[in-house]
Amino acid sequence: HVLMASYPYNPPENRYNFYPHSLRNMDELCASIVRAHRETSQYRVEELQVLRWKLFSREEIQAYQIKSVDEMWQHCALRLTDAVQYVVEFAKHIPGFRMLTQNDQIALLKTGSMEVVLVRMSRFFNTENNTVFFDGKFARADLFKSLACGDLITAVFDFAHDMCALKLSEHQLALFSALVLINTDRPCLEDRGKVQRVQRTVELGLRYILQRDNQESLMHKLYQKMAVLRSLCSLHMEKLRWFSQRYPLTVHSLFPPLYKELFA
Ligand code: CLR
Repeated sequence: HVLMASYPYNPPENRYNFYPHSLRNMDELCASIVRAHRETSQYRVEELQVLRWKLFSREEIQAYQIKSVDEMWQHCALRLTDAVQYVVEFAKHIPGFRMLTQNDQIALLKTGSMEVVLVRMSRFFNTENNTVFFDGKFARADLFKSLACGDLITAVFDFAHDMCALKLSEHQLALFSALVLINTDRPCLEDRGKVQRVQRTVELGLRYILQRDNQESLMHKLYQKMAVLRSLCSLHMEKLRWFSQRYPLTVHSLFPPLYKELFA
């Protein structure tokens, strides 16, 4: 298990083995999730703001577009795996996550890490020109043409656009990401009860900060987004199955082991 290897099981600090009865604990819980998000988010919002108008040139776009299908897939799989690794780091720092059985931690990451990457994509998205930060510059959907899965790319870009429209704060985004990850609806959970306790805590945390921000109506919209995420991820898996049927050797020998372990 690559995920296990990159993932030494440290006995948890028991500090957070609580069900937050007091607001003080609630503040602490939210603060640690926000910190975990900040420390694993690759770029700060201000840094991305500066890069916002750094677009690929026509020649650079073309260079991506004439790549072969398998070359471009391999390239994107690398970028995605990178992003997933940060999400794994994020997960490890969500209070309560390390208290789950190792099997359940892996089960949650298997289904949830890609969803969190897509939630995070909204931070890397410029809605004014519908571009995403990729390989150091901002790219429109047509740059990904050579992947030959236009419907997935369109759906992913639409989702990022819709997420941006919610204008979530970094705190809200952090708590929402944690809730996407800690989800009892995932298959193959061993100790659903334990996952449920952590899930309820994170959900309370999200409700708590939405209330504090006077934006309780967001909760309903965020649950709708969770449903969209699910369909995007099954579309991603469908595309991956299609790709690995056509290029089994590329997947076998050139895809990052973590990507294969999580999705293939
Ligand atoms: C998401 C937020 C992360 C940084 C990051 C890295 C890679 C990006 C990803 C973000 C968004 C989605 C992305 C991806 C690389 C390729 C992928 C642009 C910005 C597109 C949608 C192609 C998917 C192709 C698969 C079918 C292989 O913190």
